[in-house]
Amino acid sequence: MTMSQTLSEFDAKAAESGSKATERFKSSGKRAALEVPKERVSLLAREVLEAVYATIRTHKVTYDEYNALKEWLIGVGEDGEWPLFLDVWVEHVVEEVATEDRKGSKGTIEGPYYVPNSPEQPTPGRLPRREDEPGTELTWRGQIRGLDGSELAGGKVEIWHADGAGFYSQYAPGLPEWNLRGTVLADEDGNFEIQTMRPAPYQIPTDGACGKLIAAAGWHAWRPAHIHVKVSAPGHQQITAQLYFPGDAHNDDDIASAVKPELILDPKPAADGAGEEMVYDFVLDPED
Ligand code: MBD
Ligand code: FE
Repeated sequence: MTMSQTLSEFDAKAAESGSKATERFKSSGKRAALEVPKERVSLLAREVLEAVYATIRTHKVTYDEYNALKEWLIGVGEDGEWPLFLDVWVEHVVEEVATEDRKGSKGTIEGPYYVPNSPEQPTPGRLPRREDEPGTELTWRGQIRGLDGSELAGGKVEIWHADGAGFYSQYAPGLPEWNLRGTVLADEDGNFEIQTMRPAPYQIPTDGACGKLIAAAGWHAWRPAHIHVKVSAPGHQQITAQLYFPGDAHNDDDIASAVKPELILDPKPAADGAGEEMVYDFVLDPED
């Protein structure tokens, strides 16, 4: 990545977040899933290419435009932004197809900034935070149940989100390793309580290749404020979701198309203590 000296601290941190996601993906087990049968590769690659040919013919794409595309694709790789690009503009449809048979709670995309094996603590849990962590206190209470309403024992809530400035620990530099990340173990009735800080709306990195596409197309770079979770219990399918806040300007035009009405929270001023509190439960499908 080339960085000019005029970049703001935001750009510098955000740009590093995009490329860190590439390193993280390379060292994750997800690469092991690359055994796709030849027939399937041929079918999918051909259909994607046919869609590209159709676009070129319909819109009479020029050599200048073809070369602009070539240059941009080279940049996505050089900037380490393939995970960011795919998770922002493609993953939501993969998630839609992967979960279409689910009867329990809705989920949504994982995005590029998950880190497995965050430190565990029993409920009530408090996510690691800096002493002067900016923002509003948030207390989330919920329960993990099965489709029949049964309270599930052995449940786990993995949670990760941006800080009050929109940065994720382990991706943006300068944050403590597990800041605003953790795993809270629910009690034997599936109940959990998690204390954290309300995250800020998130702007995807604007100075790399993804940002160039956004600027060139006249789009915006925003996702609404969100809390990422993975909720699981023995014998049940894990749900990956994000929870959103009512009234956020970008709930209706999330650049990652990952908002669903079922995922919008209803926080209230905390009855006792500081900040806000909310209740949000999860219903898990059985393992198939
Ligand atoms: C994020 O924080 C995110 O959740 C997604 C989906 C894409 C980019 C940044
Ligand atoms: Fe996110």
